[in-house]
Amino acid sequence: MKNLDSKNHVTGKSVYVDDIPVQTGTLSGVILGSPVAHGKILELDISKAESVNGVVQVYTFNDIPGKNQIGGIIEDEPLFAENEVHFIGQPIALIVATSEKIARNALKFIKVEIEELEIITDPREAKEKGHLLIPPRTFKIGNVKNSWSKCDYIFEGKVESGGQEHLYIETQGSYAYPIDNGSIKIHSSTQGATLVQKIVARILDLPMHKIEVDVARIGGGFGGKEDQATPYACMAGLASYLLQKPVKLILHRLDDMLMTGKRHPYSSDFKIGLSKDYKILAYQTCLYQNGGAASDLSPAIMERTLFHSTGAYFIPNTEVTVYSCKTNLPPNTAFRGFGAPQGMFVIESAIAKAACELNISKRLIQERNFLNEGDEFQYGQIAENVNISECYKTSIDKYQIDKIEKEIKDFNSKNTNYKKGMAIMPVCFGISFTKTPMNQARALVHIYQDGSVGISTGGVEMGQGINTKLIQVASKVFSISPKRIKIESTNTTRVANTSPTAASSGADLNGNALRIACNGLLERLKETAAQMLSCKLSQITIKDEVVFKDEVDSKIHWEQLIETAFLDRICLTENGHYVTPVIHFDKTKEKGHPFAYHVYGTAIITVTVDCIRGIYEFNDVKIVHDFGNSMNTAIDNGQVEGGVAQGIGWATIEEVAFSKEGKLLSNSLSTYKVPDIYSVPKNIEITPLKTNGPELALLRSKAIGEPPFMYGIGAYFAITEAIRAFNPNYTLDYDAPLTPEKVLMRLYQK
Ligand code: MTE
Ligand code: LUZ
Ligand code: MOS
Repeated sequence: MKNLDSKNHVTGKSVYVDDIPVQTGTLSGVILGSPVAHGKILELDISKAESVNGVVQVYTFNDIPGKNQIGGIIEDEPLFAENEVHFIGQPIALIVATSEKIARNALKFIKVEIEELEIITDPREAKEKGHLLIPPRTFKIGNVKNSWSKCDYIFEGKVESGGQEHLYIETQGSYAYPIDNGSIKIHSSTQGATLVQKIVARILDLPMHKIEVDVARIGGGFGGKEDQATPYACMAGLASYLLQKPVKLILHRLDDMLMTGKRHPYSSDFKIGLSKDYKILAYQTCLYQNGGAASDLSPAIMERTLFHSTGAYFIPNTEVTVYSCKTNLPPNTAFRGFGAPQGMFVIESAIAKAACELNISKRLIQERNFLNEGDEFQYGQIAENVNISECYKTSIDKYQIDKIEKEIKDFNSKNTNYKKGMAIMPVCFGISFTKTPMNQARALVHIYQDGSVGISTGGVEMGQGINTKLIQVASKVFSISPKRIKIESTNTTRVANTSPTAASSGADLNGNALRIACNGLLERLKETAAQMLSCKLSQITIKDEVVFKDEVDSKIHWEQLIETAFLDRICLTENGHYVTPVIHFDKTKEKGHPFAYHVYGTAIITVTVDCIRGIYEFNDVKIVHDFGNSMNTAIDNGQVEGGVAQGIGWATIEEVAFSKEGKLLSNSLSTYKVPDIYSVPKNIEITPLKTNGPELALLRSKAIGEPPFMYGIGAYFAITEAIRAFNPNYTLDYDAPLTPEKVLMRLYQK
């Protein structure tokens, strides 16, 4: 089935928050952010701004009726700064005016005097000075200490990976207005409607039932709207509640880039030990996560780094520690991969270092250490249905790696100013929220009297195609045309207590809840049909909108069946509730079975580096990916292509830069470069691995949202191979993103 949104997206008809027709008298909000990264607020005077013509009100923390607290996992983040500021752009006040222009112009009339305090932007410095967001955590298996003496080779190194701007096309925003009975309705561009509802209720000191949150779709989230859509909904909600007027707050792109958190930069140390035959015997790593000024989702992201720190490999003796460091940057947050890419970059760097020192191909070490069936992860889960080696073998055969390697060698021997490089990136990614209780979902299904169907779930459509997949589920269970089915907006009054659409689990969780609801309805409809045909329920099937009795066409059509059921007073509404079975995790032991299943795959990335300029072009990305039994190959391939492009961007050209004063230097699209049509790989080939798919995936179709992102890591190592071919003096280092400037320096390193 085609993505049902594609036509409306392309023709501009899809409605986002800023497209919702507004009520007359709608006001606009603009945020005053802190001009300094750390300081004490000595004076805050809003009176002049409040007297500007058109300004209706200026709000600060003083105006919050409930708790000035938006922290999700840990309550350590105020909505508006009180006595201190901790990052540039931290909201201090909200100006509400009759137009956005008036509000923006009034910003300069707010007087803030701040005494500057020490600014820390480096996670290692933060750790040294004792500024941690939460205590460190360590995962281990085997005994690393005792293993070093058994290793024939030991290598150590340092790894840096940078941040990443989400750059969703729709910036953060919300539109709030009062409705009946002192309630507020909020349209928010969020991945987590319930989280918005809960925190707005906390800010306003209202019960959650007074806050209705509605999400039709969002123009991309990539994790950036899992938690960080909330403050903007809170601000619009606050103003709208206090003024009893509709209020809209849409971030300007520059404010969005400045104020919101990004992917966490990490700084890491590793030590890796191998046997003579290149088996990795021991691996120890310590990662310093740059959390920013508040914890946000950092504790959960730290956890996923710990889970994925050994990548697609089995290492019998492993010890990994992560420190979540508090710095004076905007609180960093969820971003596709959620800490896993950072951990995987370190293990790939360690393997690259070993290969370089041993003067062998990196893939020789990779292929000897792939995870196997029955291996134990450092978190206690036993690996099942492992097929990383199968993906790799398939890619060797299908893409002829030997030939690619030979062609690159030939090319490099014939060309002096251009060099090619290749890398293989294996991926193993666990599916489920690592916090077990979040793995639940509900769906509400109405069959209307005319046989059409309306579906509500907690799933948020953000371009990943969940709505199309949901229609496929209902269409399949009922055996009716997709045309009869509509996906309603995601709304907290229809489906409550939802997890954010995240962790690549949106389709699995909401789709399974929907499947359960539809099956419940189907049973009732079959009962009606059995009565109509005076037979047993077990004799009834519905195929292509027609009722069959004992496989024979009964001539009873779907519409007639629904009408009869309704007249029989059968309930044509059902609620489905799904919880992922099997999973559990014990934090006191750091062991358990946190994931429903894992997604596997390999990518071969080839690059050509222009050795005069330092620029590069990705020629091919050749992937073998384990989709399970993909329920929508167009959507899933799109997710792979998008993920790969975004991953390559993180590893190569996207450079988030802050000054030592905590000022965002890459603060616009002229200073922050994302992959475009010219810089994405010229050719992305995707081969699905032939498998049945796990039972815990929706219709055995594996989760797809995040895993392909990590194929992009291979881009880094492909480039370093090309640099090595040009400059034998280049000593391999690990400092992503590997921008053209950095490449140039390394090409001519002495
Ligand atoms: N694809 C598009 N087009 N837009 C997005 O914002 N987010 C990614 C991924 N693919 C995203 C996307 C992230 S971070 C996740 S977790 C998943 O989609 C979420 O959706 P799912 O759980 O339904 O796969
Ligand atoms: N969000 C979350 C996530 O809250 N928990 C997770 O485990 C997760 N994993 C990936 C992306 N977002
Ligand atoms: Mo995705 S980082 O789980 O929103």
